[in-house]
Amino acid sequence: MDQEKTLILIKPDGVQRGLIGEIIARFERKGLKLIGLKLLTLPKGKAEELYSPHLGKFFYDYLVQFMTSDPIVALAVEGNNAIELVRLINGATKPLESAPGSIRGDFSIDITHNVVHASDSPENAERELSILFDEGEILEYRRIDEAVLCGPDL
Ligand code: FUP
Repeated sequence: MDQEKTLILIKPDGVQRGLIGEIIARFERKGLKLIGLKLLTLPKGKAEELYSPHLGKFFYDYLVQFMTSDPIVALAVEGNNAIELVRLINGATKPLESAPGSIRGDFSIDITHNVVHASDSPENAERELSILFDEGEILEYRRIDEAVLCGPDL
């Protein structure tokens, strides 16, 4: 099985709307292991670094301003194919394409205020995790249900 680590952010709109518990519960219930967690106001420099692949696009400045406007929650999670799985749970970027049942599909109607972020590749997961978490803030431990969640080492 492909055990991956990835970054999830609950954006300022998700925190302001009181959705922190609802959102974390969805990832937990799915079987993803929470290995890092913090509430913070994202410094401008870190927001710019996070969204550097979008530098120069028309929405970049507005996105950085939004992401630094109020507290966010950063989650590091681990699990089988976690990167793709988390993006499926989050839903598509465009409001008309995010399926009901996904977080964006259930809670978002605007392309910028779309409640959650997640890394989109192994390279970006590593890059983005290191922007949000220092070494030592990502934990290694076993959950008692790991045999069920990860399957046997065959
Ligand atoms: P996603 O990976 O689904 O978060 O989407 P992208 O990487 O394509 O875009 C990153 C963020 O930019 C989105 F979450 C929202 C924002 N965005 C806009 O505000 N306007 C746009 O037209 C496209 C993206």
